[in-house]
Amino acid sequence: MTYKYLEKINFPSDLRKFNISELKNISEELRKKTIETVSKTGGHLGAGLGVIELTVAIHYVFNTPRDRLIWDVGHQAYPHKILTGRKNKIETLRQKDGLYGFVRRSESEYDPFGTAHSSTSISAGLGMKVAKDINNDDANIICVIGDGALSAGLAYEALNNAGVLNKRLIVILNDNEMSIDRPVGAMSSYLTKLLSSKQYSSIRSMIKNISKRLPKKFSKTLYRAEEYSKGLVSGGTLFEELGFYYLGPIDGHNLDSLLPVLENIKKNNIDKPIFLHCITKKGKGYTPAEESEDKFHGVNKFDLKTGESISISNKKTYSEIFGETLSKFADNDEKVLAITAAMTSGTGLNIFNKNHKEKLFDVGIAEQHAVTMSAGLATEGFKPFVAIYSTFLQRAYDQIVHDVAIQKLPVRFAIDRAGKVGADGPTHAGSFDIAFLSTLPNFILMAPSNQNELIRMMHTSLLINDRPSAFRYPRGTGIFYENNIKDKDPLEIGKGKIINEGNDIAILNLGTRIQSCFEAAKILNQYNINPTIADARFAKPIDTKLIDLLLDNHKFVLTIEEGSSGGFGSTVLNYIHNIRIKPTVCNVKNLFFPDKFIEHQSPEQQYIEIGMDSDSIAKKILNIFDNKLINIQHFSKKK
Ligand SMILES: Cc1ncc(C[n+]2csc(CCOP(=O)(O)OP(=O)(O)O)c2C)c(N)n1
Repeated sequence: MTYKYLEKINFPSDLRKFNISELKNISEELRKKTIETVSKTGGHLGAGLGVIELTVAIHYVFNTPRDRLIWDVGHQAYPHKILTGRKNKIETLRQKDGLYGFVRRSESEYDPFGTAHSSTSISAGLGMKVAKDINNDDANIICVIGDGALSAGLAYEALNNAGVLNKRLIVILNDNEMSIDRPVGAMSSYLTKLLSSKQYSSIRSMIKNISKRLPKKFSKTLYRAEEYSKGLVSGGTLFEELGFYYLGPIDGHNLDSLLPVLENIKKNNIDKPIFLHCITKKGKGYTPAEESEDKFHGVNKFDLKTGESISISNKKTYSEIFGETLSKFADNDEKVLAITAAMTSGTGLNIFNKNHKEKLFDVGIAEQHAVTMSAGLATEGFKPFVAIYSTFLQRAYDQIVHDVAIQKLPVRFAIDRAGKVGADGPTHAGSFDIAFLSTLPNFILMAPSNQNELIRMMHTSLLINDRPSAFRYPRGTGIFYENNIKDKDPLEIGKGKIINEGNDIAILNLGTRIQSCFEAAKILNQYNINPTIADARFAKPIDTKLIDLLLDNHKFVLTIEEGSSGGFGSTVLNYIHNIRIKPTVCNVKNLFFPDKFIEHQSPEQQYIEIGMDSDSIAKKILNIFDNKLINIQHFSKKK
């Protein structure tokens, strides 16, 4: 595709050379470029399409990068990347050595704050504003936050604080009436009420008409009109009560209203935080996105003409197995409830929702609340399954410790996206949950080695009524053995199992790296080594009998886990060094994630980098066991 305008724009300074009348065409090209890019790379599309005009208008009016622009979550920032020096790299998005799928400081001076987990922008922006004031620097700080992200406690803490600090922070609400799914909560209804007020449309048309008459300079007349509109609409808004100067709602796709309003904000010396409410449409301008239920929030590569996904696999994902199994539980047990923090489809709970709508609680992007609410449900005898991605569960750590573990409440944690997640990179990797959960008294933590095991762990969890339990499982598909008669059998708590009985060397694996262990064993067989392979199943409590057996019958034991240090391997070592009475002659090593954040690339590439692919595991064992370097290059598959 050819891009007449975009070809001439590498940075916002180039954009600012164009006339206002050309910005519409530029926006259209930017929209096309974004769609074309994501059709090839996959990633987040709907959110970016919803902020095309906002992106153009903000960079046109404000003096970025001196003025700081913070995109909340950062999944909508692809058009921003195109306009800020990364146009020629945009098709490397989310690939090894390519651009990041969210916002990160190291990528560009136009990215003043790294984002990916939601609802951080106002806090970070306020910090910047305070710093600027101390330095007598009058740069503007602009935070763009979605209505979904506005459901998180962190955002309210920041709004609350901004009101009292009385700093000239600019918060733009990108209200598209969507989170990943439909947004939930009283704030969402409140915003809808603001929109449906009669004034909205009349003010919008008024601003439009006025600005039509004033194409060049945004004169005082417009300012007065806007003041008037402010008085009409915002009389008693929550945002005003919080100490903000509230403006809007305005149409976030209409440059004729967007530009003068932003210009006014910039020129005005309002000495208090400003809240501009923009109405946008997720997926705007691409029919398949607009028509789809999730507005193409996150997509695989797709056919540009039809919007059809170029699907990667039709095998069931772990999330789907979770959703299906929980739904079956709820068929037979009225105490089973599901809780999600704005991730109904991501966690597979859309499947649960089909039959048990009334038993599913989407609490918004509010992981802390999700956990404590689940604790409350458990006190009343319910069986809450709270499904949260490992990375987002980090937000709820105090709730897990204080509200759940100390009170020994039987909350069931379904920890999705455990381990490396690939293209979403370090901000989304599920690296730390084993470490932060397995140190907690009263906790039971399981990790399935295949999808049947996930089902069994869920059955186990269902039966644990006297303390919290958790099961962590990876993104994507996995091994599923059809008609496995043991699927419904709960596990004995703290019991692992030996899968392959070998000699000399044992691998004690926790989680889905078991497949790589099997592959590694094939390589080791070529060296006449037949390793024992054991599935630990439990990170807490660990199976000390199994560990004793491995230690007593092997020269070398290697533990493997898809997580950081301080997790399963550490617990095993703690047992060996501090609890086990018998002296240990066996050489024990642990394989876990290295002490660095692993960059975005495919999960396979990530596991190679970490040294947890089959070749690396075999090599590690051979090196340690034989204490010499053995070249096993010839076994490596081409990757
Ligand atoms: C703490 C946290 N929980 C969950 C997510 C997953 N997530 C990414 S975008 C998103 C929805 C955001 O909605 P909104 O802010 O309205 O932006 P939109 O996509 O509608 O433009 C969610 C839940 C996240 N990024 N961070």
